[in-house]
Amino acid sequence: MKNTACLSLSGLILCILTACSGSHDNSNPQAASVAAANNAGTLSDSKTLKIYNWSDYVDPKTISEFEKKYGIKVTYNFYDSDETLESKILTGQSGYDIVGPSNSFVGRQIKAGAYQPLDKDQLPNWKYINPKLLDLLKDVDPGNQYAIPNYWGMNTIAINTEKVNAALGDTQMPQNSWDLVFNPEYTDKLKNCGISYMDSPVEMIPLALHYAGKDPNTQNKDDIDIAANIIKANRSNVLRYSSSGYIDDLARGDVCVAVGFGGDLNIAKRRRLEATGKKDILVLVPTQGVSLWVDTLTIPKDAANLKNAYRYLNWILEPQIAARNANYVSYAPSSLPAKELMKKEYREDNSIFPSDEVLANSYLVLPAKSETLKYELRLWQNLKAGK
Ligand code: N2P
Repeated sequence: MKNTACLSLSGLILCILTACSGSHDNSNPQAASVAAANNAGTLSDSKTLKIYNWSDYVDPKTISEFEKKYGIKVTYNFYDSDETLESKILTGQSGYDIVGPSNSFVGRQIKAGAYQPLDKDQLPNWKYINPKLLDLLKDVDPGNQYAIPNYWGMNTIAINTEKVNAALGDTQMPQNSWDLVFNPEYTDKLKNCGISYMDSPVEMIPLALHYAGKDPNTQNKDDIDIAANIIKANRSNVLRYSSSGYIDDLARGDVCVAVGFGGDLNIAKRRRLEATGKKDILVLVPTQGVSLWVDTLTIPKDAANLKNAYRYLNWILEPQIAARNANYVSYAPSSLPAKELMKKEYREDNSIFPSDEVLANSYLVLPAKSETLKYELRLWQNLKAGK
């Protein structure tokens, strides 16, 4: 990661992946059942499009304009964890035409036969995609056959500065912002104004591992137990486990510290300003490092409205549309020209386009073995059950 060849911003992310030497996942879950599903879609005309993607991940205007342009009705449903999407997609009967897995899950789903290879002739705007992101995904999607990079971003922390300062009293803000959520010396004090954790082991465990000085992508159960124990030690101070609700919790002032997806935390900051006029939400970008991910868009094997899926995928790669979406959700778009069309304040925001210093201390979350995922899920259920 400290390699001098890794100088550009996106080059650094690429180096992060290379340094971590790729996926841990060799399994092929439910391959038979998914592969057996029929490729139901055709390129004939239909009037519907069904999308299943992360919550707070698109400007509503994108959908309404698309519907108008093509005379199509779009059904857009949401999830807030890769695990939720995976449980649907691996049945082979997703019921959707487009879904949005992250880099750490898409590879296993591709291997399981969950997706259709992309027909690039239907995607003339593919040329706008940042080639570094395509390179980065090659490890999980060899030849970039199935997954279109959509956004990339970080998991980090946002605080309500007034409430946190009041709760900490004489205690100074820590040098390492992760102490605010993982060190009981701080969480004991912040408990009163509300701490929110993401409700997903795959999001929280790498953060706790990195905080403990361990490899965030380790598959070693003893190390994972260390991370779980850090989370356990703070459990009684955590008010809420949620991977999307923290946006409104922060905006309303119901929590004062939240671990979340970077863009969502920026949305919370904006909503609070709009609703109350207050500028008290700060999205922190710890120089000690953050988790990084790349989200993709894919076409499930059972997609029934293939022509509309391609129309939509190509539409959102239009630089103007990609930039408007990126401004709305405050994430870094995969489209290179879109970045230049984004609001200046966002282009220069370290929580959207992290500095080289932050990137150098950060890590891409890589696919875990199925066995590790199961182990983490059990830990998480026990943890939340107070065991
Ligand atoms: C947006 C969620 C971002 C997903 N609400 C990160 N994989």
